[in-house]
Amino acid sequence: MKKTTQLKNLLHSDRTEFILEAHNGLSAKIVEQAGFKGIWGSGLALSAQHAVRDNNELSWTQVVEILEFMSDATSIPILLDGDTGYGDFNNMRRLVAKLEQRGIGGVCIEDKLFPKTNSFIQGEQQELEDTDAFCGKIQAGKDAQMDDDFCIVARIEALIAGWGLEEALRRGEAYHQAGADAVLIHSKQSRPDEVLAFAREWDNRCPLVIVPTKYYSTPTEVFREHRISLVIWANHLIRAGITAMRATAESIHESESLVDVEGQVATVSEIFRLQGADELLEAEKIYARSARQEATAVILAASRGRGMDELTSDRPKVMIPVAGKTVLRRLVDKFKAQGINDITVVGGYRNDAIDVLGARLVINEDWENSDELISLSCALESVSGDTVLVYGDLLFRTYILNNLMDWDADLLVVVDSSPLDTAQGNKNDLAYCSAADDRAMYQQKVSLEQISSEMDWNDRKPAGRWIGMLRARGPGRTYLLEALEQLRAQANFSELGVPDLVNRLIANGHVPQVQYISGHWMDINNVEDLARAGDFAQGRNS
Ligand code: SPV
Ligand code: MG
Repeated sequence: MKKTTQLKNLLHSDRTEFILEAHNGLSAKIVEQAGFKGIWGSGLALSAQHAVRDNNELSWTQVVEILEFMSDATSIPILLDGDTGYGDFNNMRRLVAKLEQRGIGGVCIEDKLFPKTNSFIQGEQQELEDTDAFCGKIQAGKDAQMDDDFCIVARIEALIAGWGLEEALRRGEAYHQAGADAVLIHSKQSRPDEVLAFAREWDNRCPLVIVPTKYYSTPTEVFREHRISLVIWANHLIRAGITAMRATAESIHESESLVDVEGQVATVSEIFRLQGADELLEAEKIYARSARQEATAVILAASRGRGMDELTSDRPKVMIPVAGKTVLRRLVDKFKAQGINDITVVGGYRNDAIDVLGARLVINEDWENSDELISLSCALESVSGDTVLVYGDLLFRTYILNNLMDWDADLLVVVDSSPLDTAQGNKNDLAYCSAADDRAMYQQKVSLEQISSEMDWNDRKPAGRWIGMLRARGPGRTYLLEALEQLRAQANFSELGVPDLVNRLIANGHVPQVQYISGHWMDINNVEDLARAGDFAQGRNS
């Protein structure tokens, strides 16, 4: 049912109905979940939650913005405390239009002058709006509404301002005649007498609304007997919030601990429940089919690092600090920044010294007598979904991983096409590809044909160097596991490395695509590399 119709039904119900104050989406939801059939959008509470005064310090557009959150969060109607309508009849027309657009059930306006003051602050000194002008405002609002069921409640402040019952009744009748759907009679007395006297005289000419903040001890039965249509509990959630927040803040401050308050405050899961977190998780299953979400990473970090004996006497190569941060931490951080949180590190040599905060450690116990594929086998369970496999001594610029994850291919390798520096005898991981890097082409489709340490494999020239980074997605993961199983059957399995696996994939017809880069990475093979790595990590040398 439309919220406007729900509110209209509440006003015309043959029982006394009740609505409770809320001041934001969360409190509105709490009101609904407590069982209320409507919400009072209290001007006092809306402004108080922002620590501003109930003097129209909150602009009306700010009020409407908050109401939108409240309305989105709930399925029961909101009756907005619209103060004076934020101006004259014309402002009222625009307000009604905007409230209807935001799904608000109705608005209550009071016969005071803009900017108003809360009725409980020097009420008797407050000036009332001229009756005719206020009737014009009601009429303008009614004429502006598009939805027949949108309700306008006219609030009479004559008792608050000390004008007495007769004036209150005179105004009530005028507002009723002007088209108000209900009238609200307000009082600041601690006894309900003047409100009840009004109710008796009013005799249900149209629905009557009250706000028993000051005469709160009146038994609810009395309101029923006086045929009050709607009772507004006007400010009790903001007040409850103040008490609870103050007690919690003081306790935490005094005890410098959370122990005393933990059992007193809502759990974080309760916050998630109120926010509807479960719905999002369900929706993600349907709509967020990005493979990136389930990506995993495997970091091969079992080796000690040849030629770095001094530095690796008590830790593996990945734990050597580079510009204040270990190589492994840099890798883990890079993956996490990419949203890849399922990270497995395969350790071996001095695995006790590996800090795997944020990652999982699996151990290749036979690291001394085995090579990379045995290490990779230790992490098989982690090869799921979209898997990125990297060497643990790799430093690279962030965009490389970013592009790797974006590219659509079952198998993908990163190849550096910058001129090869083989002078120092480093012929490892040369990549032979179906085409050379054509930098003019974005995401050109190139396939890998072989990784080799020969400079002239098949009488060809290498197109670059594989940097030690591989991604398997979807069926690519199955191909990878298949190839690994085939190689496991070979007698020399313990001597094989990842290039052997890649070459087997190619031989099986599962050719990886090539993502070319030009520089922007390095691996650490010796002490000189380590010196360069500091500069690289600090961006001084790409
Ligand atoms: C409000 O809740 O903002 C009201 C009711 O207008 S009262 O504060 O009692 O005036
Ligand atoms: Mg108010």
